[in-house]
Amino acid sequence: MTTDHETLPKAILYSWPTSVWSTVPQLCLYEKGYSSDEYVIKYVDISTIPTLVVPTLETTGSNVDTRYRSLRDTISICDFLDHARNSSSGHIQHQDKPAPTLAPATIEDEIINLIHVYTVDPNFVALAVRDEAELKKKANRPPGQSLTLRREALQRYLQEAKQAVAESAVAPKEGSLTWEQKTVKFLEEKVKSNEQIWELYNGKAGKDKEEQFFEVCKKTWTESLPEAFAKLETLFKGPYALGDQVSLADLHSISWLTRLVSIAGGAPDATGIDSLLPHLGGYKFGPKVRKFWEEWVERESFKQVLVPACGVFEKMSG
Ligand SMILES: N[C@@H](CCC(=O)N[C@@H](CS)C(=O)NCC(=O)O)C(=O)O
Repeated sequence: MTTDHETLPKAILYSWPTSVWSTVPQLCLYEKGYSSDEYVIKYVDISTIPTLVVPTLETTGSNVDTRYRSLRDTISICDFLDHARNSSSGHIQHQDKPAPTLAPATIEDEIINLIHVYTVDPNFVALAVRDEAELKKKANRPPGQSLTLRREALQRYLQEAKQAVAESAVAPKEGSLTWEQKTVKFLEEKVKSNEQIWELYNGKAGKDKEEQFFEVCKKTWTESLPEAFAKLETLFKGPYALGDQVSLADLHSISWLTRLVSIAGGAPDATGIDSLLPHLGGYKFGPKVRKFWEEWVERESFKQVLVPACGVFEKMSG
C-alpha cells in the first residue's frame, strides 16, 4: 500500500516575505513538527495573505480526484494545523517531533482576539505617521514607496480584471457574480483603501485629513498599544502566554510583537523590546510581557522564522 507522504498532495501556504501574519502559520508549522517536505510556501503579492490550501482528508486516497480546502486567515489556519496533527498522528517519518497540542485552554481566544484588533494591527502601525516630519521621512522611504508600487500594481490588475469581464462569455447566475466580476470587486476595494493612505502620503488629502491622521496615529502609539500591552500583562501566565507550554496564543502574540519591535527599529534579541518604549507615551512593560519576549527570542522557531523575517521587515521600515 502506498500512502507515502511523497504521493500525497502537499498543503500550500500562500505568503509574502513582508507579511507579518504569514509568520504565524510558519511558526505553527515549526512548533507542531511539520516537516518542510509536507508543505510548500508560495509567494503571491496581492491576495488574501496568508491563505493555506490543504488537500481534504477524505480525498487524498488513490483514484480520487483531489479536492482542496482553503483557509484564509491566520486564526483558522493555525487552528487547523493544530488539530490536524496531534501526538498520536505525528508524521511517521518525523516521530522525533512530538506534535504538541497548542490549544489547551479557552483563555487564549481572548489573547488572540486582542492581538488581531485592527487598532493595533502592525500593518497600520508600519504606515502610521504622527507629524509632518515623520510623514516626509516615511514618504520617501519604503513605506511610501511600497504604497506607490502597490497603487500601480493594483491599477494594472484592475484594468486586466475589467478586460476579463468584458471578454468573458459566462453570464452570472441571477443575484450572483461571476468569478471575473468578483475579482473586479475585490480589486476595487483594495484600490480604494490603498488610495486613501496613498493620498495622505503624497500631499493630496488636504491639511485637515492629514491632521486627523496624525491624531489617530498618535493615539495608536500612546493609547491603543499601551492598553494592549497592559491587557496582555494581566492575561499572560508566564513565562509563555498560558504557562510553561507554548500555545497558539504565543504564536500570534510573538509575531505581532516582533513586527512592532522591528517597526520601532529594534532587533530580534533580548533588549529589542526596549526600542518600543520611547513611543508608548511613558508606558513601561510589566514583567510578564518582558519575560515572554526574552523566552521567545531564544526559541528555535523564532530563530528560524522571525529572525529572517525581521531582516525583510527592516528593509521596508521608515
Ligand atoms: N485577519 C487576517 C489579516 C491578514 C492580513 O492583514 N494580511 C496582509 C498581509 S500581513 C495582506 O493580506 N496583505 C496583502 C493585501 O492586502 O493584498 C489574518 O489574520 O490573516
